Amino acid sequence: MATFVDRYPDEAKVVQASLAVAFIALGIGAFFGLIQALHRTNIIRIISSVDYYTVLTGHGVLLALVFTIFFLVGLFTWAVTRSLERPLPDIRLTWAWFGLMTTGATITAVTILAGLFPDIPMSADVLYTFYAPLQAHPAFYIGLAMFIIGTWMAGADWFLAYREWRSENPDERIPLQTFMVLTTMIMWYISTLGVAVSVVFFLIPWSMGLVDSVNPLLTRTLFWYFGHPVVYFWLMPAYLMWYTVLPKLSGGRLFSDPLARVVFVLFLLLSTPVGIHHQYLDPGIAEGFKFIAMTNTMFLLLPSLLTAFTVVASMEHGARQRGGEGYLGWLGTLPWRDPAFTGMALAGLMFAAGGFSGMINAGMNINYLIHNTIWVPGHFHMTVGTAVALTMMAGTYWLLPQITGKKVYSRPIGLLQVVMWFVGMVFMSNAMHRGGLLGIPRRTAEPQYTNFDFVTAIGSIWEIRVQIALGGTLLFISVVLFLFNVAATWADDRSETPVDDYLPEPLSDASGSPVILDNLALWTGIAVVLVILAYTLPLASIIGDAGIFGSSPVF
Ligand code: HAS
Ligand code: HEM
Ligand code: CU
Repeated sequence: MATFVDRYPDEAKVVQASLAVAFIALGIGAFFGLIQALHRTNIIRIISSVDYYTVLTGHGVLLALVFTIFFLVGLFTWAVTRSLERPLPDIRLTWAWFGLMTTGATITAVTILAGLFPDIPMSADVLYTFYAPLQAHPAFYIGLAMFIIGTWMAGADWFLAYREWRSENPDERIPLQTFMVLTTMIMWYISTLGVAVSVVFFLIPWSMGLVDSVNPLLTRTLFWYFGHPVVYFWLMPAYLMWYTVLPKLSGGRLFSDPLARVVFVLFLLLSTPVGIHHQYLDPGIAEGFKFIAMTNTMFLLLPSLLTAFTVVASMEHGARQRGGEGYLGWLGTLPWRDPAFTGMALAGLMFAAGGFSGMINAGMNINYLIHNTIWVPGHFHMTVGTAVALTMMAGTYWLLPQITGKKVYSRPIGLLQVVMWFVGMVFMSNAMHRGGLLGIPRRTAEPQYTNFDFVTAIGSIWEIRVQIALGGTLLFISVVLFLFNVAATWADDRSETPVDDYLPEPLSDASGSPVILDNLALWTGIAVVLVILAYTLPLASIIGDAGIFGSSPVF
């Protein structure tokens, strides 16, 4: 079979463009990460502490929003096209959403970076969580709104492709990759509603001076209504690759198609009614609502635990196909020299640790210990910063040949790069978790407890700081190697033909899974009801306390 780029040349261009924007954001964001890691540990200081929040906002927005989501739209475009086996309905619509997203992201990024130049009357040092009372220049929010509307149009594009396919295949099961894309997008539509209301009705009018005040607790709550599901929006592309690509790379097949569908349905249902677990320490929200969010969060562990089972079972199946034996001996037969495989496997391994630190975060009483400490960046550099980012980099080694028709420039550099990311993150994240337990705060430019004493160096704050700086440096080098490898592949003219992009059928295929799983309208309905149940009373009480625009009495 011809390569993706030969079958769908127009779609391949959009995927390439999306990945290109993602990688530019990755490069700048990682550089900012290095600056922060070295600055706040007092190893090297190249910026003044006044600019720390500009850099931190740039790091959060460029990596957590721009890099991840541009990669997502590229991957989803590839997945929908190849799994429905048809081009998208109208490529002009596809370029339109790409253009809108890119313009929006550029406006937002420029507004943030303008903060580094005192002569430019623009800044947006509001961090990637951007809720009030911090206020940015209106262009920051307008760019974000354009970016989000672009993602909505992308979803519409994929739904239209699905509708066309459905009219020609009325009785078939939704192909698994398309099913994953559609459920993820429904979750995204439901959850972005919160942040859209916050940006359009409150933050934009307030930053333009059209209204005098906003209710900070309301904008926080609307942000976290979106801020938790967005983490699964980042995670689902990684899961899509773990479920559909990793088994093949391991030499086998996905263990169970029905179980994969159940997992995506559970994420659709449970991702949104949990956002208040980011607000356990917010005054002005009754404990009972926080307790409900905690309970929902604990249920939300289930789809990831199912994933751990299914994905590892698929890897084991692959290993046994390759001749692996024994309880653990099969691990040795996996293709560890393949950067795409090794990167994804290491990302999964680290996600097991990141998931456990998430469980700790989710417990209301333990959360009081770690909230706002550097433990939390420890948690999310393992999840979004590794499970997602490393899977995306590793997946690139598999995807790039298909969308360009070119051979990866260097697989050994790829392997070195993914392993270096894992090692760097072990240093940085582990030290961040430990530092958090000792009370080191997050989001600060200043190093804490600077006394250094040779006798007590090991186990001291000093040692933790050195590990963060060392880990951060390895991570940055890893990104440089990755970007070099990708750019060299793009620039190279060594073609790889034919590229093997065939994905084998699951061991237990869709025919065995209940038809109701494909009933997207039903799951959407239940998801909306759960959101209404979880959020109506908290929102009513927040508005009742201080009014829609009033300043909440607790702030
Ligand atoms: Fe989280 C804070 C709870 C998952 C991201 N989280 C954050 C923030 C971010 C973030 C960015 O309840 C900070 C926001 C801010 O700036 O303030 N999180 C959880 C829970 C989960 C969780 C319960 N988080 C994620 C994911 C993220 C992410 C995923 C991004 C992608 N998180 C919290 C809470 C807070 C929080 C509180 C607020 C903290 C505070 O006080 O501020 C769960 O979804 C985790 C479930 C995961 C598992 C692991 C399953 C293991 C698997 C591995 C399989 C292995 C393989 C490899 C494939 C149960 C699937 C095998 C390899 C071989 C070699 C065999
Ligand atoms: C925050 C370093 C990669 C997402 C931070 C902080 C450090 C850091 C030290 C904490 C700053 C503070 O709280 O004062 C790095 C380094 C990286 C890297 C050295 C690799 C070169 C990533 C990646 C992502 C990411 C790949 C996501 C895809 C974030 C986010 C924050 C953060 C969302 C929180 C920003 C905030 O608190 O507003 N990073 N990071 N980082 N990082 Fe990274
Ligand atoms: Cu959360």
